[in-house]
Amino acid sequence: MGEQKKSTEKWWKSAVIYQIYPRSFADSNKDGIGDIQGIISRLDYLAHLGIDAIWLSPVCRSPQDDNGYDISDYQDIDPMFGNLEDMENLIREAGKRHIRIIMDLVLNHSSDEHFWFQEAKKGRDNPYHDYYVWRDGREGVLPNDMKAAFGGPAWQWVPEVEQYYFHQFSVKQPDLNWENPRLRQEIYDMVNWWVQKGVGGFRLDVIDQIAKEPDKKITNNGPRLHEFLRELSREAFQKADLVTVGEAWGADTELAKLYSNPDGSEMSMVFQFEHICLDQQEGKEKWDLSPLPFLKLKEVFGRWQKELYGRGWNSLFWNNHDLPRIVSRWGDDGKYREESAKMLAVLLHGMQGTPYIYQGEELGMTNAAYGIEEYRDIETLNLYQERLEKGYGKEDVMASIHARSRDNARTPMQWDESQNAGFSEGVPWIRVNPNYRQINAKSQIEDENSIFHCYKELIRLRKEYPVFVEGDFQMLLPEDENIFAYTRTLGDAQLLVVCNFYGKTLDYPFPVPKEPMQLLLGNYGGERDGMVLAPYEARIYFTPGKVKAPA
Ligand code: TEU
Ligand code: CA
Repeated sequence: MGEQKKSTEKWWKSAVIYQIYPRSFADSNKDGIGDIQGIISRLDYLAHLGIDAIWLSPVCRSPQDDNGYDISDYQDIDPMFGNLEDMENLIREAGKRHIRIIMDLVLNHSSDEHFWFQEAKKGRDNPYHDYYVWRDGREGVLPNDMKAAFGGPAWQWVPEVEQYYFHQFSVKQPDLNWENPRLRQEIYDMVNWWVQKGVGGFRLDVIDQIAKEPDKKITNNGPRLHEFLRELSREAFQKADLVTVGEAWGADTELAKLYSNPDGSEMSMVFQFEHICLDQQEGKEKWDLSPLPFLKLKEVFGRWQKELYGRGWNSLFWNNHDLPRIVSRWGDDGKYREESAKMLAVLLHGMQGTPYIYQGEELGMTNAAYGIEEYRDIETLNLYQERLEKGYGKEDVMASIHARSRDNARTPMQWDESQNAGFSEGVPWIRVNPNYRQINAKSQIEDENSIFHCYKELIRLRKEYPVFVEGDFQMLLPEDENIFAYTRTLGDAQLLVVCNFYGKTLDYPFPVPKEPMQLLLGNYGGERDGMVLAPYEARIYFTPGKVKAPA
């Protein structure tokens, strides 16, 4: 195809990662909950899509207070999902299809049902006591006023030891004390054990929150954070060819360069949320809705592209299991669902970084708008109670939940038009989105103009044209209120990505040079008018020669 293939030294730089939320992906034994055998039965679908790795949300043993982000045994599989043999099978079966398995490591906290915590609360002199973060106090007099992410105070009283333990998330997720070297060693041993089992890497849950100092009210980016990360990397990650991705809500570009230092001293890449947090009210919570400031979105993406070029590595994502569906959020899940879902895919996949596809995103799955009794997420349920008690109107609260609940991402995967969308022959743990007859994998695989095929093509292009992986980013038209456009340049090769972010027809403000530029991909088919952009239109042009940027 003209352009010289350039090999990249790290496999994960040209990879596309697919996130599976196991309980909502595929149920093999009719109990209504997705499981590992279910995933294995769908590996051919993922191979067909063309992805390189699966980020698997937690499958370890857990009381499921926070759907597995509360782990009670890091070296066993929750019976709800299967057993260790199933996991080994999954690793092997995925491997046959050149797909690696990325485990979700939850190292900031464990479950309160973990053996360590059960021991820790027996007495102050128990060897495990110091694995957690304790403060003295009297019952009813909290060490300070810090709050937990899922509501209520961050401190919980334990009468046996007459102390409070610290928890940044639910009461059933006590924070681990990384200051303790024995705890750190246990973690490294556990990580190495999974590496021995053949996993391809790790996603590190809230990794910027492990080095907490609650007396100074420090949760993320604590003073010892990078020291701990470098030790973890040295003692475990660097021993194999892994991809490691750190979830960091508190990262800016400077911190990101440390996390994803090209020398490999910490992690492969950062998973940060600056773009995701733009549509909430300043200084308020995600539930306090606000329109997306489009120019700001361009500024944020542009800054991350520039700052990390050659100095770090970013994740590219719109969705995960904590976020509402992007087509409902910044696209149009009505009239232009297909066009806008494809536009958002093109906009993201043209940039530098490792793209993540969250299950169902490749189908343009939408938010759900259920009554409160259909919601399952601890964060949503706590928020509902909390806001009603504070005097918010019920309609108001439900509007926030419909827009932002994590359960929007957790409704079952829509496979086909059969009962329960082909997810389960039992009663699904959470209601299936009723639009599954219109939106499902089966119909989109058969339709070559579907959203699924757009994602498949974007993955293929990334493999074929090194400019997607290595090209230098240049934002075009930063002040344009409707168009998101940029170039990527690698030597003489160049991509031009042009996206109409809204549902109106636009005069395209600069002409597309005809030769030798070719339209690689567009969401309105092949022949296009060089001067007009249709609603949510997106195009990727490729040329081995230079494109002139507009004046
Ligand atoms: O999420 C981190 C986190 O900060 C989110 O809980 C966030 O506060 C919330 O989703 C925004 O509304 C990670 C996991 O991705 C999440 O599923 C877990 O609940 C959380 O950590 C605790 O382990
Ligand atoms: Ca099951």
